[in-house]
Amino acid sequence: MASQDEIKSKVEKLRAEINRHNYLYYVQDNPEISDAEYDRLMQELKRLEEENPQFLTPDSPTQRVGAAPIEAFGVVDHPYPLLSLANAFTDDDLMTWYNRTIKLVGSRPFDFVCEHKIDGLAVALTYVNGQLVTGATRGDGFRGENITQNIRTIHSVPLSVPKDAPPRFEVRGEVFMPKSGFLKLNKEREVEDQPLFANPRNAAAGSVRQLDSRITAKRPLDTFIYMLGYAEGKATPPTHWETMEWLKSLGFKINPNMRLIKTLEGTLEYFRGWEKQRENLPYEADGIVVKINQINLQNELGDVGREPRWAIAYKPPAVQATTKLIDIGISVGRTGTLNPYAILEPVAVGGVTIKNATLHNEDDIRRKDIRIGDTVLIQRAGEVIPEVVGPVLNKRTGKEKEFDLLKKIYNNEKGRPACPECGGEVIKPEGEVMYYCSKAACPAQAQLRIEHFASKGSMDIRGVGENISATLFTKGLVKNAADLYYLKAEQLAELDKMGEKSAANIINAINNSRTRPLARLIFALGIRHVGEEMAETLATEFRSIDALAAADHDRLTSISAIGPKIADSITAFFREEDNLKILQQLKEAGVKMEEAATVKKDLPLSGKEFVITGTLENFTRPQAEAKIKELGGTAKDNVTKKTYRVVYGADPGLKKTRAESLGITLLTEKEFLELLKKAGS
Ligand code: I6G
Repeated sequence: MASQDEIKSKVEKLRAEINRHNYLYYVQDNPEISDAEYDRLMQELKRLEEENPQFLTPDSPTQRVGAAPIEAFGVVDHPYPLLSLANAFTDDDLMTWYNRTIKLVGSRPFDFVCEHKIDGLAVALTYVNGQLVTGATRGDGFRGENITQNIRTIHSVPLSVPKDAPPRFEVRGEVFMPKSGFLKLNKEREVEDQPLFANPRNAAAGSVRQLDSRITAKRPLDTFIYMLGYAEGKATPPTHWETMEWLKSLGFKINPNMRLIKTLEGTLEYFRGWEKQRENLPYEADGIVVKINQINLQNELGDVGREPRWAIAYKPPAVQATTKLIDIGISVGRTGTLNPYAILEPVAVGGVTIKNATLHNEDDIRRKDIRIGDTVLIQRAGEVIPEVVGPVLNKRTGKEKEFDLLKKIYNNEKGRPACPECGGEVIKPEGEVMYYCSKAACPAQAQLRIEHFASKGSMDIRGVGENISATLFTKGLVKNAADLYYLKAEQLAELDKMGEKSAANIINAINNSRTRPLARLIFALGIRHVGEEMAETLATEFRSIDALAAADHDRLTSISAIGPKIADSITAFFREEDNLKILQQLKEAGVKMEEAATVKKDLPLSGKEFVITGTLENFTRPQAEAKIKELGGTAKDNVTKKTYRVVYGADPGLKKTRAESLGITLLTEKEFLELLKKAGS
């Protein structure tokens, strides 16, 4: 048996190793080990901490999963106010700022530090005795919200810093969502019919301001630290540049595009460079920030109002414009949604000509009171499809027409509203804001479904992207996703701009996709409301497409993550003849439709049903359920006579009362942990 000292030392070593890999992965973007290897180290640390809770510390990398929801954020007083930046919109503005600086500084030399101005959320992070103790929003500059639990879930934020750091200090920076994470999150939200975030900034702000930090933990957030707020008990470097280098050495993530620049001309060049790079950067930035490098001069320059004189944001004017809303069109999405979009008089917005913009849904159009013929304000937010902000009311002539989606798609021949692509019947499920085309064979849906089936998060068929799926579909070579598996290299090679080599590569990619995990296949089928996470749950629970197809509403809703809306959608999918034919075709093509269960019969909790109620402190609901399943048990949503144990956390629901009335043994979270430990987890 290992002694306590030996275990402690092992835990500490593992922690240091994981922290190093975290830093390489999340801060340096330069991982040394595979994800699987990283997961293995994490599992080992989790196991040791669970078995030896006396060695669990708040800065352990296992503690980034988020905590139980809170009622409201507390308030944090900023010891030194978080200022905002003055803006320059032209080169002349920047020169005016520079001349004013020279007047105050005189002949003393100085240089500049330039950085991209990230479109995120300003935060202040306080470290005391090497530990992150507070994360706060800017708020009104003097008082912000305490978002420490949420900040702790962001991997690029160090939970602790080396021992030689000042005993108390504060860094300031920006929390943001990288463009790739934002697009992925919105894609998932679209599949799950949740409202989309308008831009990465809103997505970051919405994620950071979650009262349930377990939700924040799932969001792809990142940080760049841009200044030292204050430091006590230790001298700090004399320039901003050196300070940033020092903060980098403490483990903070600093924007790699930050530059030390000698001249004003250099800062203007930096701005032009950012403009050129802007679309290709991994994050949204709405300008640059220019700072005087010398801290003594910064102190002398001081602030004016609530803006420092020693720094300025140079950003192009907002990318908004007004134009005429000529009409409202309807496009059909992959899951059959009828999406209204604005047809605009072409207008240049931030260097790009815009002809169309999104209008989200009919409710949104009504809420904003947008009418056909209106002059509208439109906005382009970086990567995102331009959107109509609202009408310019003082330009109304009285001739504008209100929009009525059902009238717009009314089909005289059929005597009813109909899908503009296929004439299919249009439905609006209760409680939803979108209208849908209910016809499974709708060509607009079919083409997008093929594209989704082949996409990276689904069956990951390299080479079959938007263009190839559209070509294959319009040429009639692929009518549904399963047809992909019956394609011949010769058919592909005949397509425009496709050589034999590319054709062979695609066939190869199609062949390789036959053995993708079951969860990927379920996601690839494009069942409404079934995103990647839900597909994982279904794969774990059912282990085969046949078992999933056979599940009725009750069986589906007995799984805690599945509500009636998702259950309806799944059962409707498997009732549809066309979908069953596609599944048969996939099966005949040799696509893997099942996955061996990892649960063995002789596991300690085999055959035992658990119900969880209330909020647990150490686990999210899916984590607790996964633990039970790992040990062979099942997690159910309803308490019945068959229930083995009911585990309850804070604010348990009626399930606890029901368990008591049925005489079923209740377990506190601590007892549950003990049971898991005994059972070998
Ligand atoms: O809001 C800000 C964003 C970025 C900043 C800032 C910054 O530097 C890259 N720097 C300062 C000094 C302030 N706000 C006040």
